[in-house]
Amino acid sequence: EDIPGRHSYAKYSNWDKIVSWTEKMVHKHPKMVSRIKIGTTAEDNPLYILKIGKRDERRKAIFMDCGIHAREWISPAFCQWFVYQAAKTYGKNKIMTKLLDRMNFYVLPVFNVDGYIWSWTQNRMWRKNRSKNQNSNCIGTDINRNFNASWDSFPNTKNPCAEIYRGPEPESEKETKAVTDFIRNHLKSIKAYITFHSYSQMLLFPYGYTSKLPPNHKDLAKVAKIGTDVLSTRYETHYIYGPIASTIYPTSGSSLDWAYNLGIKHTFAFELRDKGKFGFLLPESQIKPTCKETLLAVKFIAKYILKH
Ligand code: ING
Ligand code: ZN
Repeated sequence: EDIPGRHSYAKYSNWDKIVSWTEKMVHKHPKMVSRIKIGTTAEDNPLYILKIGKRDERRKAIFMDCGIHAREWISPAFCQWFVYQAAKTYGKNKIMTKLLDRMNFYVLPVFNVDGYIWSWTQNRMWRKNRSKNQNSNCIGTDINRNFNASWDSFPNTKNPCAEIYRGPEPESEKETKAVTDFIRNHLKSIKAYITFHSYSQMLLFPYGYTSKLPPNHKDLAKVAKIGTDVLSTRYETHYIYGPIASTIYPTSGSSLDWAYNLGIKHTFAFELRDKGKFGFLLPESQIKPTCKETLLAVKFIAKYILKH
């Protein structure tokens, strides 16, 4: 599997490898893949989005992000797999060809770059970003509590030392701001938002901050049901699905609820493998199977978006 100079999709890649991989994808598929720098992190690392599809801004688009939490390494691995498979199977696989002929994908392979680097070099179990906090020695904000969606309603996100610290204000973090600005600027075309976490094997949709159901709940539940069914066809991996608050736990300030309230009516969060046996330390032998089954569900969601 380890061929010098070739990107390995069966291994976890550090940040430097992911950066060279983005360059390589653009170089290999210049008509299909382009790289957009949407901003920089607290530690001045670049935030890159790969855009997949033909050059037409008017078409429908799906925004996907991976690696909002540093230690969830399977998540960036999936985004890399997705871009690779999309570019590779365009013109060969019927569904992928149709999808890319008609829509664009914006893929942010690593949202929390500083945290990801930290989890590779200093602390494997790091979750938050690496920004400094005022009046506290504790480092980092949970980017997935930093969005402007009922941001201050849960007191347990107030403590800078907590793993789920929400930050001093909504969008206080450079990473959050880069993504919210990008999505607001492309809101006309973005019809779905999908974010990838681990672990738990769940497909989640709004809301996290309330137990109220969103207006199109039935629609979201239907897509999630079929999506998880399709996912299980490959290796019989069992996923549950439902609203964030009742399926995993109540949360405020998440990217998913924010994107939904902005008007993106199809927003989903995957909690990838496994259910806790290895947890965040998912063995590399499970990277490809996880990516393959997840791709089935993502392709189903994209097909649905194309139709509706
Ligand atoms: N889980 C997510 C978290 O941020 C989640 C669950 C997903 C909440 C989407 C809200 C929206 O807590 C992990 N493992 O990070
Ligand atoms: Zn997460």
